[in-house]
Parts: sequence; C-alpha cells; structure tokens
Amino acid sequence: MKRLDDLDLTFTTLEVDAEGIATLTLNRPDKRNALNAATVDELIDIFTAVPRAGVRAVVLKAAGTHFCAGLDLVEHHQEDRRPEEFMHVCLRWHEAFNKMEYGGVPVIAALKGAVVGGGLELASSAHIRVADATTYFALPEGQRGLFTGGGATIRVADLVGKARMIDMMLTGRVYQGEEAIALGLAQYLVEDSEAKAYELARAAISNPPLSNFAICSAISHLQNMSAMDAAYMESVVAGIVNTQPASRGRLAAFADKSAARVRPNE
Ligand code: 1HE
Repeated sequence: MKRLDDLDLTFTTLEVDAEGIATLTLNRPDKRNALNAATVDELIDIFTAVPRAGVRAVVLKAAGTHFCAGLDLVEHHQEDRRPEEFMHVCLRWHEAFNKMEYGGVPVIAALKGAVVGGGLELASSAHIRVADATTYFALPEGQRGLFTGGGATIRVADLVGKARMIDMMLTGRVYQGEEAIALGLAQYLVEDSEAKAYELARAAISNPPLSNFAICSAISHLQNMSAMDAAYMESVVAGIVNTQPASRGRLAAFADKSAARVRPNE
C-alpha cells in the first residue's frame, strides 16, 4: 500500500492539515471533473491509504463551478469499450466508492453546481453531503443512452427511493434547493458548502476515532444484512466501541455533571 505522500495524483489533490482533516479536491475543472478511468484509480489509491494514514476526516470538494459531471463520456466514446471492459470500469468505480463508504473515516462532500450521473454516485458514497444554492442533482444516463454503473441503483435508490430514482432516470428530472434536501440528496443547504463541510469535519473529529470508524463502516455493513444478523453484529460492534478506553473520560464527565447536555437548537 502506498503512503499518502507517495501517491501519484494528476486529476485530484490531497492535503492533510495538522488536525488530520484531509482535503481531497477533484481537480479537472476544465472537464467539469468528469470521472475518467485515471481519476477513479486515484480515488482507489487515496481511499486505500486514508484509513491507515491517521486521517480523521475527509472533505471532498471540487475545483471549478461544478462538483462532478459523472462518467467521462468523451473517454467512453473514444475507448469504444466492449461489455466486459465496461464491466471492469464499473468494478473499479465500486472499489473506489466502497472504500469511501466502508473505510471508517468520515467523508464529507462539499457540493456545488452539477452533481450528476456518476457525480451523484460519487457524492452518495460520502457520509455527509452539503449543498449550496448552485447545487443540482440529476441522473442523465437515460438521455445519454446509458445506465448507472457506479452504485446508484444501491446508494441513490437508498437516498431517494426506487420510484424517484426511476423518474430521474426516465425523464431527466433535476432536483435542487430545499426539495433536494427534503428528499435526502444532501443533508445541508448552505451559502458556503466548503466552509460548512469543514465545520462538520471538525465536529466529527472531536469524537473518538473508533466511534467514527463504527459510524462510517458498521452502519453501511449492517444495512446489507438481515435484521437478525444486523442486530447481532450491532451488539458485537457496540461491545467493542462502547467499552473503549477513549469513552471512559466522557462517561465520567457525564456522571459528574461536567459534560455538556443535549439541548434543542436555539
Ligand atoms: C465532459 C463531461 C463528461 C463536461 N464527460 N467531458 N454525465 C452527463 O451526462 C453530464 C454531461 N455534462 C454536462 O451536462 C455539462 O457539461 C455540465 C452541466 C456538467 C457543465 O456544463 P457547462 O456548460 O459548464 O460545460 P460544457 O461546455 O458542457 O463542458 C465543458 C467541458 O467539459 C467540455 O470539454 P471541452 O474540451 O469541449 O471544453 C465538455 O466536453 C467537458 N465535459 N461533462 C466528458 N461527463 C459508471 S456509469 C456512470 C454513467 C454516467 O455518469 S452518465 C452521466 C454523464
């Protein structure tokens, strides 16, 4: 496995600050951050290294005015791929996005402009999505004569439900603003999605890393299981997380009444 410093990145950049918050930037703005095969390879390398590099949270953002235009349609056209070749392209996307979703490190996506097609598949693999007023979501695969291949049938259907996803794909329906938030395409709608993403990342890293690991891997795994097996595995995860040394001081602070209480928003 490559260390973060040794990664060879062309279409993305990665910086880690002193607190362990990594900034991953999609950096192909002239192509609206369309995902060519090389970018997906970079995402695999990054999310292979991140969980074991001391990174506490990742802010995923994009250069330019659009988050991500999805599959690189020009590359796909020029490559003239055979079915099995495109199947392997999709398997690489799944590898990248599964490493994101199941890696145990919170990934917070700062969205803007187009979050479409494979761009929505990428965004839906993050644990938190933050939208701004320019952000819009769509699945234009149907219009391009394509089908989703980067996990939308699982993750986008999970967010908005099967019927809405089918409508988006059949009709090209675009969601934005409060409507997109109400559907769950993003959890926040703010003026500055990057600033909010960092605020959320700082909040997340104040939790013990083992708690965040469970939140950002176990919930996704448990959702894939039968209810009986998920309940059993939940007890195993809670057995480990809820007895961790890092929680002792927090529990003591609650018991001696020095810890903050949970209050409603003002
Ligand atoms: C691209 C791509 C792309 C832009 N692949 N090159 N995704 C889509 O169907 C969305 C396609 N893109 C768009 O609808 C628009 O480009 C945007 C709404 C994202 C941005 O519009 P705009 O007016 O700012 O930019 P533009 O003039 O359309 O494009 C600027 C450049 O980016 C141009 O390249 P240039 O060399 O001519 O300057 C475009 O070709 C390039 N570009 N989007 C390649 N997607 C695993 S399966 C997943 C299946 C899917 O993701 S299907 C959905 C694909």
